[in-house]
Parts: sequence; C-alpha cells; structure tokens
Amino acid sequence: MRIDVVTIFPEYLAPLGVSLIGKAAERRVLEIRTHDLRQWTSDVHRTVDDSPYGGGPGMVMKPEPWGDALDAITANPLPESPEVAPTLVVPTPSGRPFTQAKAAELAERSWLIFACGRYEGIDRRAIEAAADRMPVEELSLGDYVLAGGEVAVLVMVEAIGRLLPGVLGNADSARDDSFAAGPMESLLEGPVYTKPAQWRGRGVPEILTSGNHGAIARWRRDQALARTVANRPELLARLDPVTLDKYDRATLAGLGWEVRDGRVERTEAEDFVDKQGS
Ligand code: 6GU
Repeated sequence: MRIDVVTIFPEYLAPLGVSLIGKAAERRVLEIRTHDLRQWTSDVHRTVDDSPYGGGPGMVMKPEPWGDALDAITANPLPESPEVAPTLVVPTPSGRPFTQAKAAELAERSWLIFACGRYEGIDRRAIEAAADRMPVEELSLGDYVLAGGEVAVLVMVEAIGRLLPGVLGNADSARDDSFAAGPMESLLEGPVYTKPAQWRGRGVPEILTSGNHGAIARWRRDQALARTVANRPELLARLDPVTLDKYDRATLAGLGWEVRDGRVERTEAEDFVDKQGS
C-alpha cells in the first residue's frame, strides 16, 4: 500500500517511522511519503490560510495549495498499477465515524492520500474538486475536537496498516480484537494475564491454568459480556441475538440483560409496575 500524507507539520508524522508501522515500511509492505503543504505555496510568507468568507472566528485553509498538492501527488501514480486512482482521506470532526469496518475497507485500497487540515478546515471547493477525480472519505475519530488532522492520521494509518497482510507477526492476533467482527457481533475483549502466577499477592483466575480449553473459551466469553455491559452497554443493544447461545443468555441474565422482542435489552426492574404508575 502507498500512503501520502499532506500536512503543514511533517515532523508530526515522525511516529509512522516507529514500531509496527515503521517496520512494515522498512519491509516495503507500506510506502509512506509525507509532504509539506507549504511547498505548494508561491508567496514569500508561504501562506496556507485566510479569513473565512461570511465572517466568524479562526482561519480557513486556502484551496490553491491543496489543489496543487493533489495534482502533483496524483501525477505520480503507482508504477505497478498506473490506472488506480487514490482514495483521499480527510480527517475532520465533521466526518463520518472512522470505525474498524472503515479501517478494513481502506486496508483493501492500494493508495491512500491523507489531507491534514488545521484551523477551521479546508476550503470546501478543494474537497469538491478532489471528489471529481477520486473517492473522498471525510472521517472523524470521535466526538471531540483535535487541533488538526495529524494525530487522526497516526490513528488511522496504524488501524489500517495493522490489517495489511504481513504487518502483524501473528496472523490471528487481529481476529479476536474488539470490533473485529463488526458492530453487529462485537463484544469488548476481556482481561488478559501472564507470568508470574503470583504478583503482589494477586493470583491468576484458576480457570486459565486448568488446561480445559472449552471452559477457558466460555470464561473469556463471559468476561467479554461483563466488560461490555459495564463499559459499552450500547454495543450490547446492537448485538444480533442469533450470535448469543444459551450460555451467553444465562450470563447476560445475571448481568441484568435479556433478549426481548428479538433485541438485547436491559431487564426491566422488579418494580417496573410501580414506575408505570397506577
Ligand atoms: Cl479526524 N480531526 C480533528 N481535527 N478533530 C477530530 C477528529 C479528526 N476526530 C475527532 N476529532
């Protein structure tokens, strides 16, 4: 996969040279090129922003440097498949959610270009002009506001890159991840343990040293259900009940959840008649 990143802070992307993604780049599974947007400015101040039409706070990124940057980068297609158009990813808190499913979808593309906005965003015309020539994905990490797209690119490239064949050491390690199965059958992962067997007076759950692999799998599933109830109850409500066996349902009952009308829902409290009034 080829990844181009356009930013006014190329040094912000230095972590892409480290660890899993850095190693993958060394092994040529990934080719990451970062570009300074200011190389596509022509004034002495290398201006990339201006005040917003219509007024308001902050500054907007000018369209010309972005247009020239995308022209220049797309003028050098993949040597192995010169016909493929890149996908442009624009990290923005106004985008659609960046999910594990979106990471998996983007991991199938051979060429991604990330456009890091700063300030109040990029002039809309630059995005629209790009969309005439290539798929454009405006994506958000979540419901909070970062100062710019650079950190979001680090997050997205790591989430996408670890799904590429040959990036993870163990081909199975992505399979059991929280969200690997998609939102309809996702539970959070439960706790994990390693040696020593005793540490500061704390042991390891006995089941994990029993050698009973069926019982271990059941225990892990129960832990996943309990953690999902505690931390992300809205994920449970999205579960397809056909993914729940009778043991799952018994565990959920003990946690105050049940399958009702084909949905996973919180069990009504004993006093529910009282709440209805009389
Ligand atoms: Cl992708 N960008 C910025 N600037 N802020 C964000 C975000 C992205 N996702 C959440 N907040």
